[in-house]
Amino acid sequence: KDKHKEVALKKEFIPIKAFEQLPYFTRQTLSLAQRVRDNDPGIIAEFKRKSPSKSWINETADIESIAEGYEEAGVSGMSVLTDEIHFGGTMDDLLMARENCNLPILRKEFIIDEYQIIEAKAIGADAILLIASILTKAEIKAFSELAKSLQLEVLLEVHNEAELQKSIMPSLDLLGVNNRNLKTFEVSLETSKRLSQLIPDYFVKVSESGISSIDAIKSLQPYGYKGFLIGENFMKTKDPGKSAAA
Ligand code: IGP
Repeated sequence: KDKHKEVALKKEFIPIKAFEQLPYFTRQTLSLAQRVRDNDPGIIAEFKRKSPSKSWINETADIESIAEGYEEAGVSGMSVLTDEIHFGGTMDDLLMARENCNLPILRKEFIIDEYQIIEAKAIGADAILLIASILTKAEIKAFSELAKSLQLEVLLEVHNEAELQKSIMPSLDLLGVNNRNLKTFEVSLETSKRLSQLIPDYFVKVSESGISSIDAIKSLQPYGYKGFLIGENFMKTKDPGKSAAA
């Protein structure tokens, strides 16, 4: 455990060979897709301290108790932001989440390089996020195939028809529709509804962002959504685990 922490806290480049020596690198991962499919609804609860659209959501959030709280709440999985600049997250957050819960963990990061995928496995993630708007089709293919070879599942995020069309490929597990436009920060659940019919049934469909009520979930389920990625609505409360249980 201490060895993991040392690596996560270091900011410098760590050779891939060193990642491969870490215990989590050979850990048997958990399936996020399966839990989302099996639970009704399949909540993916996010740990998010701040965001570019809202600034601080929860400045003093404690990753250890929140990971435990989400697990007790019975969610399907946990999403941990590791992006420091925009979201105040760290790799150490993911490591601490791994040490404090047995949920499938999604590494929430702007992945643009293979290195980040290998790093995700080494710090105990079970799944990675790939964002269609910042990747080419060839990158989505290469990155998702690398992830699969490491037993990491892939949640591919889209925001419009063109992104969806370029992304449909068999190496993805979950297909997420982000209700928030990453450029304008505008949120509309209509995005999930509109795109749902274009997503093949063999993907686990996830609706992401701006979900703040049971009614919102109920309104999306008829469109085939099994998974609901919820951050702010839990994180802004005093006890995010308790909010996720409610
Ligand atoms: C959670 P919200 O509105 O419940 O806090 O949203 C999650 O969907 C959002 O944090 C998110 C995100 C992203 C963050 C969706 N896609 C890509 C960073 C990068």
